[in-house]
Amino acid sequence: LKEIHEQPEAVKNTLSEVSDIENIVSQFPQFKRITFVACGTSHHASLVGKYLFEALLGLPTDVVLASEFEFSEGAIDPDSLVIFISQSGETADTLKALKIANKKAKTLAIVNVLGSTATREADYVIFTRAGPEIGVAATKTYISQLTCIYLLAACMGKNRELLDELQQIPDYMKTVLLLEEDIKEMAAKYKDAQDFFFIGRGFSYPTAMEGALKLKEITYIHGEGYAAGELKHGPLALIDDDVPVVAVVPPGKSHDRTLSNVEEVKARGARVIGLGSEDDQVLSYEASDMIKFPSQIRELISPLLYVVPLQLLSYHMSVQRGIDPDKPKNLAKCVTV
Ligand code: F1P
Repeated sequence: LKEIHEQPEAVKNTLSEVSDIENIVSQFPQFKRITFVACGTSHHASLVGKYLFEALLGLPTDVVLASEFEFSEGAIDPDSLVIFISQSGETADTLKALKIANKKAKTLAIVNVLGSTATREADYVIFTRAGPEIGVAATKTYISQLTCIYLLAACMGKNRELLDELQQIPDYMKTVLLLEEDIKEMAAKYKDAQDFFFIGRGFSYPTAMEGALKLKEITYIHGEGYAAGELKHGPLALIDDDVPVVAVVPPGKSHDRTLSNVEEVKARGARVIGLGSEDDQVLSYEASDMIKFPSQIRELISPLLYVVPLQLLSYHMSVQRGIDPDKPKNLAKCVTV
């Protein structure tokens, strides 16, 4: 919980990296494509990176799970930048993939731990300034990774407007953290469900996946993070009044399409927890419970903020179910095998 609440500070500290990032970007050759590689929560940060780089830089961007990299590495060649994201810089699958990529392309490691192996092996290194993270499930390091990715995209695209907008994230995040009491009550209402779906489209799809991962990691409840448009390709069969659906619906391009998925799951009896803008009256009407965000938070920056209540929701469900969220079973802080 302490680490969740430290996130505004973590973002502020990571934002202070901007001149180092500008310096690194000035050394870049003209890359023609990007590939992100990571595991777990860091993989979800990579997925946000894909949507962002494609939207802002128009660069073809792949995401490959580090554990799959030896089997399929995507289109990597000397014109590629391969970006490795890892809190610890020691995850075995990530290091193995980094070794392979180093032989074929330029590599960049975005890492939270100074002096870790990834920082010694990559061509370029950016540090996330989240501070030490003791909780096994990643929270503030995820937010710092995202902040780094946004800074990198803004620097590569010389996007002053985005750099200015990022300065406002810590204050927005403090506002979002004030929702904790409401979320605690919501946790009590939903903590006995055995299955959850988390849905979103575009920038909200990785947020849905990260929300589901936090739920699995620290509450041991089954959670599926799904691209909302994929529901109709099978999983709708699993939705009924016992399966709550968390719908990530910020204002923007994906809004109306995800809203139609909210209607579909409601028609099958699901209770919906909606995450959306404070002035989204339609979502507020459709959802059984609503988590409201400042209306200025547009879709493109929403991953930095919409995940925070989902961390809190899992934290409070975990505690209310008598679990120690800091010591989840079968999960190590750093997976070295
Ligand atoms: C990847 C990761 C974390 C997860 C847990 C196990 O670690 O999957 O996202 O929370 O700590 O490892 P890393 O490569 O980002 O250090």
